[in-house]
Amino acid sequence: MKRLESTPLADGYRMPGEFEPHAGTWILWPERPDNWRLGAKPAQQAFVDVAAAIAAFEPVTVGVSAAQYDNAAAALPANVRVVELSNNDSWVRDCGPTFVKNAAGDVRGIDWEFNAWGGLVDGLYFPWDKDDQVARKICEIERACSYRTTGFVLEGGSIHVDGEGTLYTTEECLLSEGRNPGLTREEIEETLRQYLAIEKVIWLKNGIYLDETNGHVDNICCVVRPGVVLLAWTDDTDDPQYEISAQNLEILQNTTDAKGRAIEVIKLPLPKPILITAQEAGGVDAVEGTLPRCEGDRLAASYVNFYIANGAIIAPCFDDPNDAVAAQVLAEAFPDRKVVQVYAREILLGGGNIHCITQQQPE
Ligand code: KQY
Repeated sequence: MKRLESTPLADGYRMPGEFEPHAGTWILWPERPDNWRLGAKPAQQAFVDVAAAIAAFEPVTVGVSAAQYDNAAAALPANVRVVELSNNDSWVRDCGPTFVKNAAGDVRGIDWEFNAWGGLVDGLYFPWDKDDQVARKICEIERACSYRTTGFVLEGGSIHVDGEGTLYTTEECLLSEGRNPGLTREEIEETLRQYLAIEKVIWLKNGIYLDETNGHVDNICCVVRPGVVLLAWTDDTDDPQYEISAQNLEILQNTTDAKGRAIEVIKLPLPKPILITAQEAGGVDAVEGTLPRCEGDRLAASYVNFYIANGAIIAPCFDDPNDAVAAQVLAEAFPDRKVVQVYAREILLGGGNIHCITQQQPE
């Protein structure tokens, strides 16, 4: 399919909000033993659970390496399409395409340059060449033309849009040394405007405490609908997360979106701190160049890292007392969707959650 030299804005395309109708969802199959414990077997079961939950509401495709093809096809439900798709790891939110759509309903993909969350500065593994081909390959499979952003690094998890001109992100990530150090904040905003057809960037400060992605916005704040966001929250002033969330709340309360609306902020409580156990750390292979997993490390757990599917919210739970509170907050925020919680500790152990392992393709 065509690789386009123009930009989505020039061609009349914009990024829809995740809450707009989907044609389907993409997922990549986990397998690397230096990120997923026990040869990724427990994570694979969690990915199956997520794929099955989403597939009850919209079509799901899982991309998988040739080596794991038979295993994935056997484990996934029959209503999930399984295609061979080489990758370095399974974070399609970040290495997959960001789809854009025009007024006629035509869909194209943005193939952001991907460098494993920071390249040689503070990237999480090396190499990442196969991941960097994922967006293009998905666009080919879907017969969608694509825009490649050579020289501009971005992950899908570092942005959220409201579909009406507003983009939410964090300074911690987009201004980090490992992304686009040669670009100013204004130049980054202009690139986002050209590719996503947004008019205003709302810069939150930092993401979830110790998030290894340099604070992706999709773990701390997300859009319910234009003018309404959910913010990961704790009332525990002794938790380092408190200051981070409070600072972001202040930013959100003192700005307006692209349409001039005040932003309604719904607080979504966090689970209690979740730490890696000795057994969990011991199940991960140590590999030079890959971020190690150590006993006692706090994981970047947040209920905000959920996926909006057609008619449903597929949300993580952690066997925590706040699971029920989160389900209730989500049900009230999305009264027209069914909230389905999936036990997601195994995904969290890999460094992300349900939103990070999914990518929506607009209708
Ligand atoms: O959270 C994400 N969007 C990706 C996390 C990557 C973790 C790699 N170990």
